[in-house]
Amino acid sequence: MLKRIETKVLSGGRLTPGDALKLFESDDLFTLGRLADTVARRKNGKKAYFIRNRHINPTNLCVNRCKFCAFSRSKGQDGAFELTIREIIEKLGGRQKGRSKTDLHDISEVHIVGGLHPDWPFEYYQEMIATIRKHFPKLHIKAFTAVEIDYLSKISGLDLYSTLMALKADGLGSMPGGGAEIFAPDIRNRLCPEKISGDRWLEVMEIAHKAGIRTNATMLYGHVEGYRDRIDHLMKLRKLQDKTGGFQAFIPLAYHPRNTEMLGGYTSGLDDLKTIAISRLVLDNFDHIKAYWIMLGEKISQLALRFGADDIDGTIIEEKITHSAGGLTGGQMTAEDLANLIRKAGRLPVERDSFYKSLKVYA
Ligand code: V47
Ligand code: SF4
Repeated sequence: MLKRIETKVLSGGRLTPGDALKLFESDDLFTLGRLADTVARRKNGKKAYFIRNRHINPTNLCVNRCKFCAFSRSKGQDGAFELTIREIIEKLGGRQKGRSKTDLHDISEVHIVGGLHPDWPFEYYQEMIATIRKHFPKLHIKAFTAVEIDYLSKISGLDLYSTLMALKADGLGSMPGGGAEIFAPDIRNRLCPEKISGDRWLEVMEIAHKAGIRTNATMLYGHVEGYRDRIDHLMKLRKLQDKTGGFQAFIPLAYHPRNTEMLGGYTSGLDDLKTIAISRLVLDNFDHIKAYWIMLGEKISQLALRFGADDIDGTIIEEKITHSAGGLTGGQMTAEDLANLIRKAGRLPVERDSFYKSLKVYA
């Protein structure tokens, strides 16, 4: 029976881990969805957001080699790549097959994440950010997960705060939420034994927020974790958000199994919707829940907009991480495609900037 939880949520009460477990164990997806939708509408009204963005992965060389990751390569392995800064600038300014130049030039954000390169010095990353800023002064640069920031701090010899401040001075505007995976140490060790711990991920984010850098948060679900691990993850994020208020959006990432060492299956649409809805209900101090259309597919993301999500990410243009692991969606949607998707879900499409300021409302 979800009645007690429903009453609690509607009166502004906070869900406990026990409440969250009841929700995950419930099959009453409609009550869950309705409740999450009510909460989402209280926060964002009928608005659902998207952004004109482009993803860039500077390299897939990575010293970590997480077992769920089909994107990364070791040095010399087939399919390994390293972009020069010039190539990055060309991708941001260049023409792309089937797209108009104007559409590309209109992006307001570049999202940069990559592997932990075995040899690039810190200065290369600094130069990358500074050169992008020089060529595209109005473009917001959202770059480097907490895992990458930890690595950059190690290779630079600077502490975390100084690493972040140096990148901020170069032009870093905000950080994406990747690398969080699942915080629970036993599961994390099975997924990515070489990756920084969940506590360290949280510490990097806390310091980023102190440095005035807003970030997102993610959770990779649908592999070997249980509901209790997801709940532990959400509770830790909620606690840090109480302290710093620096997270903008939470993005549950649906595990994709192809070409990974872990293998396993895809998540179900039911689990995707349930996870979005429960995230909305538990993370009462997050303004935004993102249904990442590249991972969820267009139709589940559309449904997610009625199950607690208020954002579907963006135009993306080129996506490698999900597609290396058997992503089932195309890599691109135009702003009009995204607005249509939102409109058909009965929501008001709003093109946003990187801080959720409205740039254009699509009537
Ligand atoms: O950190 C890797 C995940 C993340 C797989 O902040 C996988 O706005 C599923 O964090 N199946 C990178 N997921 C993507 C990411 C992200 C994406 C969109 C928006 C934002 C944002 C952040 O992708 C990695 C890892 O957690 N990942 N392999 C896989 N096989
Ligand atoms: Fe490297 Fe990130 Fe892939 Fe892990 S998920 S292997 S850290 S690129």
